[in-house]
Amino acid sequence: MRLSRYFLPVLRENPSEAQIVSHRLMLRAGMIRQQAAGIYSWLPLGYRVLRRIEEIVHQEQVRAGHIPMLMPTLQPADLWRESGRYDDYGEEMLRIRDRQKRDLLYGPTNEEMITDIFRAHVGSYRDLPLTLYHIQWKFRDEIRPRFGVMRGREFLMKDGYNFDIDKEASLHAYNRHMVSYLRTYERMGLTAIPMRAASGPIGGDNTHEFLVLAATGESEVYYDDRVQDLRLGSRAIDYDDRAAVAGVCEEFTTLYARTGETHDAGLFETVPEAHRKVGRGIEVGQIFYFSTKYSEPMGAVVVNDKGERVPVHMGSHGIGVSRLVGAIIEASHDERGIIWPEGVTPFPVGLVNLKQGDGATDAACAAIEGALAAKGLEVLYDDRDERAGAKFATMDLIGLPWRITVGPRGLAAGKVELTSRRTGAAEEMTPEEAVARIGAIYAGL
Ligand code: 5CA
Repeated sequence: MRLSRYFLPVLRENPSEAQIVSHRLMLRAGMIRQQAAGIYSWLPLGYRVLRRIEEIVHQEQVRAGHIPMLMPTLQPADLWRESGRYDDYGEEMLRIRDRQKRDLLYGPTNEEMITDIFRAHVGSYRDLPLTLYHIQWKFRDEIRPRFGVMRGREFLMKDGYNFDIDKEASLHAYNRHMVSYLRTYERMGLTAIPMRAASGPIGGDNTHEFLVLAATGESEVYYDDRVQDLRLGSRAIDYDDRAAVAGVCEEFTTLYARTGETHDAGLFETVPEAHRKVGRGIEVGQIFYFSTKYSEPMGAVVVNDKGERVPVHMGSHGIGVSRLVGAIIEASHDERGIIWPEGVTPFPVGLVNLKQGDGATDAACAAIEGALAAKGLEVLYDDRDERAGAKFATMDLIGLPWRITVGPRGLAAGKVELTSRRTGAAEEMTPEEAVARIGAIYAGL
């Protein structure tokens, strides 16, 4: 992509309405535009990151055996009357009436709708286990939308729902989600800690939230700081192996880690004092096991292997896809701007031509752009007629992890410069070497 033809409306000034760094940087880097309180347009650069995050979420859900689909944003109120949540959900739910005077709502979550789909099409234990998910916009009329996409009213969520024959099978689905979420966040360059939490309007007693530690987080968290060092890494996981999956969950949930709502001061005292930490975190996901809370009132029943009709055991599992964009920036930035982890960056590399219009630098840039494209890597090429300082400032603000700089002096010696956004370290090398290095960094991502 040539920057001269792109739409990247960066702001020079700090927007006054932004209270936290991720909101400020998303506005400054031309990623989003607020259209109403808590409602945003995703401009091209922001949209690229959102799509990258969605892609990783899809890949890890499919790897865990979960099946993608898509449900609508608008839902009939009658479904929610069946579960009893139409009245319970309160003012956060946006209620709508259509021209036929039928009550609708803009979905804040989809337990009822998925249960309706299940009961219409599944009747036997032989069709279980089943986990369906989608990535769809939600609306919650939050009383205090703030911090940009972190607490929006309209926001993008991955929500998945498991259907199982009994509690044991449903807890395996819960564990599978925990492990797939850990892998998802790690691929985004994040450490998200599963913490015992409260279930709120979704219901059930068994629930964990995933928290990214950040001073600007909205949740109070109490934890043994050794949990921060746990990593899934590249270990192979057999999602059908119940014991192995449960083992990973145990590894990640044994050290003390709780949100304020479930904090147990007495138990916390047993953590060695040097490791006892109180802080704040951003909730980027939550998993629930709620047994038959929806299947019973809504008649989602299957025949078991003894010929008996039993309500299915269910859980639901959510990832805050749009919130993650903000959370990643909170965790990865400096005073000059965003620093994208390679896994989610909008472009893998930025290319800066220091002398636009110079035959040699123009040709070298075009060649680098082409060579990277041949490896499936799209470059953001700053081909504008601007000062070097302005080009570097834009690249630093938008946070591409790698920058290739092409100038007439270096090029005369056959060299370009490869710079890491994270460390600032710059290295001279031939254009071919730079292309090979970038190719190797992104291979397998
Ligand atoms: N049905 C369940 C699981 S699918 C559910 O709705 N869970 S939730 O309420 O915890 O939401 C899932 C995730 O969506 C949260 O962990 C959070 O990351 C994100 N989320 C919730 N509310 C907002 C909001 N107002 N703005 C941005 N993201 C949000």
